[in-house]
Amino acid sequence: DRLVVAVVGATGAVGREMLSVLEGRDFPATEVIALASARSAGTTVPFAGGELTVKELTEDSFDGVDIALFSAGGSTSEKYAPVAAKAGCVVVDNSSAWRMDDRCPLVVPEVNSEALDSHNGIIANPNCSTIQMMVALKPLHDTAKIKRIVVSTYQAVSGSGQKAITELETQIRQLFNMQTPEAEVYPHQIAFNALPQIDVFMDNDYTKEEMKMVNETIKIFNDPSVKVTATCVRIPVFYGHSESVNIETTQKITPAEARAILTQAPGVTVLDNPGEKIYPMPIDAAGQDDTYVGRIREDETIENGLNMWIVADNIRKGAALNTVQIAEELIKRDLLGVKDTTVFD
Ligand code: A2P
Ligand code: 11C
Repeated sequence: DRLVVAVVGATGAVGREMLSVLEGRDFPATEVIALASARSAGTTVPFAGGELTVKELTEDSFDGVDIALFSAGGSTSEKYAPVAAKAGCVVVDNSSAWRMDDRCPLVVPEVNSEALDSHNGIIANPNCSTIQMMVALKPLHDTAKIKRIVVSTYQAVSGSGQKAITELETQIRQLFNMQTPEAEVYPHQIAFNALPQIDVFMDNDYTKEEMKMVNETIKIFNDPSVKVTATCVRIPVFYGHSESVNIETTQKITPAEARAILTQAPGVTVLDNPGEKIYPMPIDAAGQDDTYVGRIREDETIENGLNMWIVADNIRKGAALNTVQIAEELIKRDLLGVKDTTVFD
């Protein structure tokens, strides 16, 4: 059967990874189309041992396309995702443009793939920091009902795209050569530093990244009773977001029980052996598909509390892989096509 897949933003950090994940998982596409801005039309991107010629994204790009994976920024998604849905093409969007829209499911396949059943043509992929936390916490929420989450993140520069990766490399070189580091992507030097600001500040003095973690968690769990508070920090790591997570649950759950539950959980690997100095680290999670959990221990200050450390590759599980997994789930559930193409008019 014919199955045409378009990658929108194919020249970007996440778009390239999407192509690599499609290839690596033997995604059943009969054709893959690479789309980006007019700037890169005619250039090539690697795919399946060969190359794809990049085409310019236009209003006509989605005719005959079954699935479009978008990672070309919020404004591109805002404008073109409805155009694709109108053409009967199902969109899986990695930007934040549609996440909180009631018409769009927000999906982590291991957590809430059933939300796909009522899709209207645009499906949102959550923020990377939210995805890895959901993969690890959902099995614990199902067992012991989480009341409150307190999370602090340690996020890699790749979350801000290729320019930020280059900025960290450049600043490290500049500092070793006694030069003054130049900051363009970030408001301050990122090399050998920690920035307690990811994205812009909101009216409540939280950052947009922090509020994404709060709001997206409630939507994915479909449970407004869960309280979430977050502090998001950028650190000079290239790939892999880490999170210190404290949860308070309704039912008691011991660290041993939590380890047993997470060992069985889809998409999770438990790395938790303090005696052997074994715990998750971003250098090990980079390039991997799983979400790694360790440092699981009792919060001794409350009745039912646990602390843990959650690490995943922000470009793979946090973006490209989760998007492709959603597309796989659409095929598995026979959910291709758009029933009502007027929903986003
Ligand atoms: P291009 O390379 O042509 O600019 P990153 O997040 O790594 O910066 O990647 C952003 C991706 O989004 C790139 O593939 C980029 O294409 C694409 N993109 C940005 N703006 C547009 C646009 N207006 N139309 C189509 N693609 C866009
Ligand atoms: C970061 N989480 O690490 C961001 C990147 O909402 O998709 C992804 C932003 C988003 O900077």
